[in-house]
Amino acid sequence: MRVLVTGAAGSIGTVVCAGLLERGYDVAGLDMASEPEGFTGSWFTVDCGDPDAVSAVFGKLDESGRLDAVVHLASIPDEAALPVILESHVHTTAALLDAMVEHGVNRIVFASSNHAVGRTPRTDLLRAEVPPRPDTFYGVGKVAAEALLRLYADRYAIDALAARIGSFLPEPESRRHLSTWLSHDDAVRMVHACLTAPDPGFAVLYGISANTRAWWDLEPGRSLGYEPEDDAESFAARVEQAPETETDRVEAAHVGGPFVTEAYYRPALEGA
Ligand code: 15L
Repeated sequence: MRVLVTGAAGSIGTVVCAGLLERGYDVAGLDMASEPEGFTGSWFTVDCGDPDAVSAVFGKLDESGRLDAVVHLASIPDEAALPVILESHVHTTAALLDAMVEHGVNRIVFASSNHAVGRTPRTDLLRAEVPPRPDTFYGVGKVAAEALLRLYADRYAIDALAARIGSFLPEPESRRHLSTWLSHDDAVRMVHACLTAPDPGFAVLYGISANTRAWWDLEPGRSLGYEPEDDAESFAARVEQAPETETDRVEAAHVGGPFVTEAYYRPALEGA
């Protein structure tokens, strides 16, 4: 299967590209950064918020065979002014979706985030059907990008999978991470499942490992074939060596943890 991975030089992109290449995928990497040393697929140094540049990449790929899917991981992974967020999450997704329609590419896997529903109080296991409830402009960007996926899935019958990723890290570092961790290997398993699930249409899943203390429902992922194998619990003894703090308690109150706190409050257009 031939896939275009955006944000291929980023933290999750590097891991996902290596994992997909190892599984035999034909990977084209796209990033604003130049090709990392040792990358074995093809590479495009391009801003995926630029629709002409994106269309040119799809045209170039067409010359050497069929592109099967896009894995859209490029974006600012943190809070920023609203216009910057919209450019980073929504414009890039729109440019890719338009190019997909133009070039007949039928599947996109999008790195959404738990922060799309981050303001949801943490009580029962969080289901994929909960209404959008962003905790930041970052979360607003993810909600809007998910809405775009839904629109293109309905209009053009594109398979569009939004993985609301938790805490993608080599190892959990805090009490919250014991619930929200997504291991490197599970991230690859998740993307592989999203790329190969038969006829998923539009789907939302939570991107976490098989954490004993998971706050979010793994069933939507499992129904797509995502079987996580890692569990943050293996790191619990180390993480819990330090006594529980007020920060831990605040982070446990809402899905989005720290992003819900006043430290993240800012005017939407400040610094734009
Ligand atoms: C995310 O979506 C962010 O990109 C990352 O910075 C973390 O905040 C992560 O979620 C998380 O919730 O731990």
